[in-house]
Parts: sequence; C-alpha cells; structure tokens
Amino acid sequence: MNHLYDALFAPHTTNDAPFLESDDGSIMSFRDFVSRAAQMAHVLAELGLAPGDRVVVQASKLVDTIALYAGAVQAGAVYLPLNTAYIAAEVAYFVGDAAPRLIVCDPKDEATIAGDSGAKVLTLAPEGGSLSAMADAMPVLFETAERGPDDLAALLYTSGTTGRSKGAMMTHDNLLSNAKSLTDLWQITDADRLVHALPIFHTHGLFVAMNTSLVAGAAVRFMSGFNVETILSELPVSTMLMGVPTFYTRLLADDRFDAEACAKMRLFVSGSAPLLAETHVAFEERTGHRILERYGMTETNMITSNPFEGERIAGTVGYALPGVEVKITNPDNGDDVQRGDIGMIEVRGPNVFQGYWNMPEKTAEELREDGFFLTGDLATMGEDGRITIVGRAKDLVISGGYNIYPKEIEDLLNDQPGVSESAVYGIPHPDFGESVIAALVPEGGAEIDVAQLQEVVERDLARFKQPRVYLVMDALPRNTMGKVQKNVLRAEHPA
Ligand code: MCA
Ligand code: AMP
Repeated sequence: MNHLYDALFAPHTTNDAPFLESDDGSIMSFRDFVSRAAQMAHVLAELGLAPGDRVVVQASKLVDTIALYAGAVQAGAVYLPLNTAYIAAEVAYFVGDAAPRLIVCDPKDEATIAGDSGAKVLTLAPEGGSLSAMADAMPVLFETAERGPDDLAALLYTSGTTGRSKGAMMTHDNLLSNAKSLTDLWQITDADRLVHALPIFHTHGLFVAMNTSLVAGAAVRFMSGFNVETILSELPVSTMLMGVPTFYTRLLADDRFDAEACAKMRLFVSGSAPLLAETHVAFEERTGHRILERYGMTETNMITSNPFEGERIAGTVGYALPGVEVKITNPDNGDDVQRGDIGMIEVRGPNVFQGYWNMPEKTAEELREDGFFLTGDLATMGEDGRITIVGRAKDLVISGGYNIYPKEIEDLLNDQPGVSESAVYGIPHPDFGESVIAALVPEGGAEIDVAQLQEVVERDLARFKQPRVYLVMDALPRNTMGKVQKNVLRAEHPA
C-alpha cells in the first residue's frame, strides 16, 4: 500500500475526465496525469532515490511540476517545494539542511543551485526541461513504493520567530486526512471546476487546492499565476475559487466583477491571512456570495473552517474540522481559558505534523508531548465552538499570504556596518494586507548608509520579505522589561 497515492492518484488510472486545464488551452485528463506521474516516479527511481529521500523543487507552476509531486509520492520520496521567489542564499540553507538527493529547478538556476551539496540537478521549463525529457522516455506504469500513513510525504519549510527556517515533516496521513475532511466539508465533487491561481509551493495551493480536487475528481483551471483578467474570464465557467485575501480585494477593485460574473460559482474560499470583515461584506454586496474563510498553518494543514451550509460569519474562522481538537489556552501556563476569553490556539489531530526536520528541541518547544501543537495565534472560542482570531503571539508579518518573520530580517540588518539594532514590523497595506517596515538605530556616532543596506537586503532576501520603508531613529521604544514595543512603533511610525 501507499497511503496517499492509493487515495489521491490510483483511483484516476482509468479516469478520462479533464483534470488540468492550462493557460495555453491544453487539457490533461486524470488518466494522462497518472501516467505522467508514473514517468516522473521512474526518473526518480532511475536516479537512485530510495523511499524517504528528499526531492527539492523550486520550479515554475507547470503541469509537470504537479506530476513530479505525484511521482514523488508514488516513488515514496519526500517532496520539498520551495517558493520561487527565494534567492540563492535562502535556497542554499534549505538544500544544506534537507540534504536532498535531487533538486529540480528552473533552467536559470541549474548551474548554481546545488552548491557543494552533491545533489543531482534537473530542470523543468515551459518548453521542456531535462526532467521532462527524461520522463518522456519512461514507461507509463510504475510499481508504487510501499508507504504507510505515518511515513513522510513532504517537508515544508516555514520560517520561525527564532532563527532559521524549520522543515515541517508531513506524513501521508497528515495530508490525506485533511484533504478528505475538506472535500467532505466543502462538498467538492467531480462536477466542480476550480480556478487555481495560487502558487504550488505552499500548503494552500498544493495541498488544500490540489489534494481536494484529486480526492473529488474535480477539474482544475491551472493558472500559472494570479491575474484579474484571467480570473474574470474563467469565473463564468467555473464553480470554485480558493485564494488569499489579496485575491478578493483585487477582484473587488474591478467593476466587471459582479454577480453575473459569478453566476455559476458555488464557493469562494479564503485563507492564509486574515480576511477583513469589510471585504467579506463588500463581496457579498457585490456578488451575493459569502466567502468561506478557513484557518490553517503549514505544520497543521487546515484547522478550522466556516461551515458550508451553516452561517459564515465575517471575521471568524469557524469551527474545528471533524476529528481535529482545538483548545484556547493561556500562553503563560498552558491552562484552558474561560470560553470567550482570549488565549492561544492549540491543535491536535491527524492533521498535525510530526515535528521539525533535524530539530528535536524546536519540536519540543512547539509540539506538546500530549500531541497539542502551539500555533502562536491568539483567538477566542464562542460557546458553540466558533473561533475568532484576534491577533498573534508570534512576531510575524503576513503579506499577500506570504509569511515574513521579522527576526530573519532584523538579524541581517543588525549585522550591517553602522547598525546598532533594528526592529522590523508590519503596517496595514491595502493590497497585501500588511507590508514591512524597518526601524534602524545607528551605532554611536555612525551614519547608516540606507542605500548600501538595501543592496545587501536585495542580495540576501526574497523580494517579498524586503522592507518597503527604512526609518532611522535614535532609539527603539522599549517596555520596562526592555522588550521592543512594536505596537508603539506601529502607532508612532505608520509608514
Ligand atoms: C509579490 N510581491 C510581493 C508579494 N507577492 N510583495 C509582498 N508580498 C507578497 N505576497 C512583490 C513582487 O516581487 C513585486 O515586486 C511586487 O510585489 C508586485 O508584484 P505583483 O505582480 O503585484 O504580485 P503578484 O504576482 O500579483 O503576487 C501577489 C499575490 C501573490 C497574487 C498575492 O503574492 C500570491 O499568489 N500570494 C499567495 C501566497 C500563498 O499562497 N500563501 C499561502 C501560504 P517588485 O517591487 O519587484 O515589482 S500557506 C499558508 O499560509 C497556510 C498554510 C494557510 O493557511 O494557507
Ligand atoms: P504558515 O506559517 O505560512 O503556514 O502561515 C500560518 C499562519 O497564517 C497562521 O499561524 C495564521 O497566523 C495565519 N493564517 C492562516 N489562515 C488565516 C486566517 N484565515 N485568518 C487569520 N490568519 C490566518
């Protein structure tokens, strides 16, 4: 048996229905997709990948990229997707930590991406990279590797409030249990057509969107990236859209987006960042649809969802998914708080990861022995179990659905000449939800060369993490404990 493959892919071996519809109008059936996945699995096996070996994938959003994910599952490998915005310095860390046997990338990175890791490098490209060419020559049947529910299927790196990124170890059943729950809850069927405009290197676009479509046998309009024009032309012939709040504010900014454009749609899902209640209300006024907001994390997959049939309430993330336990605790001592009081969300269930790759001490800090994971999100739970997120106990900025950990940026800034200390924080942004600001304090007598600093930031950090504004000040505001008060910075320096 192969726990995930048997449920997601094997049932489609003889399914001729359309699965992936690409920007160029080409359509791949489920049956052809399963065959392509088998060819990918053959390549992995031929390269000597054994079950459990990691495959790092930093590649464009192509049908072959998804087929590689499926092929990795079939071959028993551990799929490790990376944001295409990460630059060389960031990728080098992931490669060093995960020690992959194979790296798959866009052709522009082929010569450099492996560093001295010794990993084999292959490419994927719209015009066909080396991996695609190798796969073309392979048989379309592959003897599926044995993998149980608790074997690793994927390693997803998530940044941390302290230090470097951590690889969240996801098992076959972490992914499958969540995909099945969501498919049931959102009543996804083979009559659906999903507009897929998310990146496929994060939980949202890869697992929430793709795995549910595979469970249900739903067609996927596989867009290479988000753009309003294409979405507007696809909505009239589609039934579902999954997105981050920025998708919905951008659609609302276009007058052509109205009830008629959504006439065939049955579900809009939002997640990865807070959806403003005002967006929820404006969306309903314009389209007649209530966005269904759900909440999750890389380490836990989806945790809560507003109901499909019951009331979807703006500003809340709904109820714990079936089989998932959520409690709200006092962050200081872990005790349950009274219903209605604010505390930290803790979660336990088949969706929760196995720990951080090679980091037992970090795992022990965030995953309790009894299986509850500390999310770092602050919320209340109503009498009926409905959860409302009210803030974060962790220092995190979410921009356009991407997580940005200030600590990573502060560490880099503090290392630069003339910088005594820094504080990085988020301020509200109309398009991305939040955007990043850096406050800098010069060393005594020194002057900070902001232009030079920016060069270093551009060299070492992905574009989406780069501060949009730099402020130089004499001192950072601190509380009596000496802790930097980012709320004060936010209030006094909102830009
Ligand atoms: C692009 N840029 C960004 C972002 N995206 N800057 C800050 N935050 C971003 N999210 C930069 C570009 O590098 C560019 O820089 C400039 O902003 C404008 O780019 P633009 O063309 O407007 O961007 P886009 O290509 O339209 O992308 C915006 C986007 C995209 C569609 C919102 O960021 C996106 O697809 N986000 C989804 C993220 C996601 O899937 N998150 C799920 C994580 P320059 O200044 O050089 O022009 S999974 C998760 O969080 C959990 C598990 C969950 O619950 O789902
Ligand atoms: P990530 O580490 O990329 O998996 O991001 C997970 C974080 O995104 C969570 O811990 C939350 O802070 C945030 N998040 C995800 N969905 C929502 C939501 N619907 N509302 C508010 N925050 C969310």
